Amino acid sequence: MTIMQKLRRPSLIAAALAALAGQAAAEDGYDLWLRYAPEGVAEGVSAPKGLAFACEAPGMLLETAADELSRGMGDLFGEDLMRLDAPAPGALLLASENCSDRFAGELPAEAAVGTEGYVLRAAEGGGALIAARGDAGVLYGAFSLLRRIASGEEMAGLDVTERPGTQLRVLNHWDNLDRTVERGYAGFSLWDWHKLPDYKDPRYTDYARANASIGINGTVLTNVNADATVLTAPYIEKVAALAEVFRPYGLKVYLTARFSAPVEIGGLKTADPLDPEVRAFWSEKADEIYGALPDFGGFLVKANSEGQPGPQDYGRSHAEGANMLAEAVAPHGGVVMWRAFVYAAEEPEDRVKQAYTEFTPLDGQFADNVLVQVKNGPLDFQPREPFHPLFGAMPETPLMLELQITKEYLGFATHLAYLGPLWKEVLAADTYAKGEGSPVRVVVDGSLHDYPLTGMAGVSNIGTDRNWSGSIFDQANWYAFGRLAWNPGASAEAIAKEWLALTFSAGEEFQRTALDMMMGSREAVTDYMTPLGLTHLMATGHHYGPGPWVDDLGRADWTPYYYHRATEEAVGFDRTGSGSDAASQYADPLEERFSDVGTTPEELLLWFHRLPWDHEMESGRTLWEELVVHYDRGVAEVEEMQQQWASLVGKIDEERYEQTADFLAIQRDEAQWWRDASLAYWQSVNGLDLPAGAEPPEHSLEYYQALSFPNAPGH
Ligand code: GCV
Repeated sequence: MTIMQKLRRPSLIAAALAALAGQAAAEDGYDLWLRYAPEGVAEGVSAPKGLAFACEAPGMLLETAADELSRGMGDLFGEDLMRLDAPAPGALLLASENCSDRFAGELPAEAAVGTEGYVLRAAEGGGALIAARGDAGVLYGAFSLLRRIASGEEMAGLDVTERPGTQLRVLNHWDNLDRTVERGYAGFSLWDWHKLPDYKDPRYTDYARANASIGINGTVLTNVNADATVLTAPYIEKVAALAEVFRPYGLKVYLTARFSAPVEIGGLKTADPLDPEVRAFWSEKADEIYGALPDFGGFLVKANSEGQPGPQDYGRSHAEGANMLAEAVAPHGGVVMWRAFVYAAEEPEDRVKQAYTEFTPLDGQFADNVLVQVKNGPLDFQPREPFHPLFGAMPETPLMLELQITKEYLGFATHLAYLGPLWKEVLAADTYAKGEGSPVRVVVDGSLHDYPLTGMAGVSNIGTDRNWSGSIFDQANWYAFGRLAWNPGASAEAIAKEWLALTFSAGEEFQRTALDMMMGSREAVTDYMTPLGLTHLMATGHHYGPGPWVDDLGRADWTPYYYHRATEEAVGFDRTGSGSDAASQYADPLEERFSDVGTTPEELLLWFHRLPWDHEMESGRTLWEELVVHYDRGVAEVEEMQQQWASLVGKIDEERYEQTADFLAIQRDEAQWWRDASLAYWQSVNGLDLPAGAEPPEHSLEYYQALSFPNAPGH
């Protein structure tokens, strides 16, 4: 398309006029991947000639699909999409089970698409069919068609059948009712509780659209460190108002349930899950919520973890606690997502072993509408951990994978770290639950154990920042979460490419360079923060910056020292049979592999082993030398990202270019800080010189230890 042709499009003319008037829409990231820029469209792809439904009375989700298609096609082609009474050559036809009285033959087989999948097929004269069994499928199909066109796919021969790999694709907001966000680096909570239900910020609609466009179908509005107030009548009304905005986008609302709510807001003396009055409280509470929002999704619960109340306070098990809530929501079709992120207050054993120890005896005891939600690794969303051993050990309990989109441990919003490769590493990890070929992915999608319920949860990185996620590249992590929850088999690289094409619509050189930056970015963070299986070395509380020297907190397993145990002789945590034996929680041959220094992957070496500083590595270097190489490499990788980004100047808008360049400069300085502070500390313990050629830390250890950030965000 020539510039003149592009300028003939009304939307572009409007943009050009606005620019002349000095009001050019800023590229501030608000539009996310939904920019629908005409320059992304492949040569020869043209606007559909209208849109028709396969029925006379389309439902709410179909209307949303049609509106989105009109909006998207309008932006892409600068032409209004006419609503037609009947299919026509070159037009789009939307059909679902509820909307097929005129063209029932267009519906796909249920086995192929399930209730939320869709078929996209090229039709006569350049048109397309978007068909599904459920209305939600048509909405996802509409977004899929727009995504394909906007990212430059050819439309001729379009023939796609998709169904989601998991049923519950849910964001977890760790948002408090005062609008602070635990581990949030993108401003405050979007939910303006004070003005709800009367004022519904238009941004709620944009939030729902963005989620629906990547297949997310649920949102837990509140922090897992829960406040029972959200379960009181005035808040239920506010929650219902949000649900009303989200409903046309197929986005269900869930809440976190504070286990002690019967005492705090119910006037009871106990929250014992076996107490009849407590059970009655929850069942009445569920009735009240469903009275206000009939499509309420259910509860997410953090219990007996980090000071949260739970069934164990009354001598009951996690299953007894979960089942009580499950019983309350079951009559309404709700579910309970019960978190396995637990570790006991009295620190009985290696913290990373505790969830497995507590939950495996309960396998098979949970009610049918309970999923146990398990973090990707056994510790806490670190830059690298082995996969959580529960994924190989709960054949009778639907396990939901919990990922952290917000980068609590990977540099907050200013470090560029694309998390797709981290999440794929977990999904691809073989659990050997049923022998070789049992990766986490097939546990989570339910196919390995025939789970009746499946899901993936992502701890949100969304806030009031204009760009939603704190940085432009952090939007990619929200995007990747949705796309992987839809298709856990998708490649991290393909998702990144798609996101780049939609977000920037820049030329090939830009896409190639930015993709390279994204794909190496997580490993860079791992290198400068926690190389070779070291873990949890972040500063106390806010987790901003390094704090490997910290060894005296309220409990030992909150200190970095607990995880690295460095002395003059050795470093690392022995999790083999001679140590905590956490390796035995993995099925064979993993137990054997992780128990042997020679077969443990080097990137997990110090997670499983405690080794002398002069241990010989695969490279022939000593462990100490290798650590230094990793720290240096991490810093160099960020410098390379800076150079790569600098080579792209002028290839995208100034606003997003500049912010990213500034953030990369912050990341570079902080990578250096991590490297220098860590090396200064290790040297103070092992007394070793730096290998020849390695730069000494810029400051003394005392300097790094004295740094203090009482106002670091997210805490
Ligand atoms: C919401 C980590 C985080 C906490 C978080 C907790 C959890 O410990 O630092 O902020 O609490 O995980 O997942 O429950």
